[in-house]
Amino acid sequence: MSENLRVAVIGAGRMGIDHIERLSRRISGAEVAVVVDVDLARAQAAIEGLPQAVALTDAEEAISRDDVNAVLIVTPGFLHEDILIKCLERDLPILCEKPLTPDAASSWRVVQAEERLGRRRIQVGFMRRFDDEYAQLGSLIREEKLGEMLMLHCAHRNPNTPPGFTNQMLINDSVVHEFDVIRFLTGEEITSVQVRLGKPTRHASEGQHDPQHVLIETESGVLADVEIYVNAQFGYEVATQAVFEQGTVTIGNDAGPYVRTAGTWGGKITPGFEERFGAAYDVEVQAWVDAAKRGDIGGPSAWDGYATAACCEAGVSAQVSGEKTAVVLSPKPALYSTTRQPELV
Ligand code: ISE
Repeated sequence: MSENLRVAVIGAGRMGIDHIERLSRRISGAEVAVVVDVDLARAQAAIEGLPQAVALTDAEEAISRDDVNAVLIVTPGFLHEDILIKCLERDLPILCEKPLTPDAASSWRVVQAEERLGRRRIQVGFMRRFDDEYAQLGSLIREEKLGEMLMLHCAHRNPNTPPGFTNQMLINDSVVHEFDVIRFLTGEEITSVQVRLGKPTRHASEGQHDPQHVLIETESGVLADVEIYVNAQFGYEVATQAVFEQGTVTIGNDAGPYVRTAGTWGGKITPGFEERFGAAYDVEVQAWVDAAKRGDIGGPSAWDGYATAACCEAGVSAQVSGEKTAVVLSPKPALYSTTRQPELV
């Protein structure tokens, strides 16, 4: 059998197709063995041009196959827990798109299942950690050349939302990335979340209050304000300004080229997250593949998935109450405190 990681991709929607293309053509050491989707025609369309791959409708059948030795989960979050537990029972390396699961209790059950297995098998798809600009900001924070980082101003703007994007999804599907990246940049847990609803846009779908202002606080008192604006119309923008004791650092503004011609000047705005984070997804999936071959994970763990799920829960409750809402976490299991896998130490 091939030396490649032979991946079952569960879910052939927009992101699933993107990952199938990535695994097949943009990264090395992996190939798509199976694509699963409830819609068989969609799974079949996704394996076109991949002669070695098969299309199925049943995820459990896919992960039980002898020619599958890794799993990439790209289904909606509410379907994650069941398949994650089954993959852990088979001791398979997993890359699970965010969120790990939609709420803290189910994420905690996944963490406990992995703890019982005794090694980290789940990497959660928080791709911003693999983005070059975020990585550079992370280094600047750790080097402390500008002193300590005190505050973050974050703008998270999407052009519009797909059908079914609820008010809670502004937190669970979008701000979840800020929860993760703030934990990543500060190396701290988030202690509270507050949400304020101001003047709404007329472009919001029914039931959505858009934009929202989210105030996040970490253990040492770093404050991060997030503007989440998911019907911004003009394009995709994820920009951050970090405020230090001796300066500021800004990332995420489209960097050109700036063209001056025919009486106009300016550049292009990124249309969507696939373009903004395409390179980060490539690095993320390559890191997962390389780590899976060594029996490890190459990025955020199930603990990170659980911690962000707890932040989302506080955020959704704060949307309703308007109050500063504490994030409550269970104690961190020892499995997630070491940087190396227990059996490799
Ligand atoms: C989407 O699911 C993503 O993950 C994008 O990165 C984010 O910008 C968007 O708001 C989400 O809906």
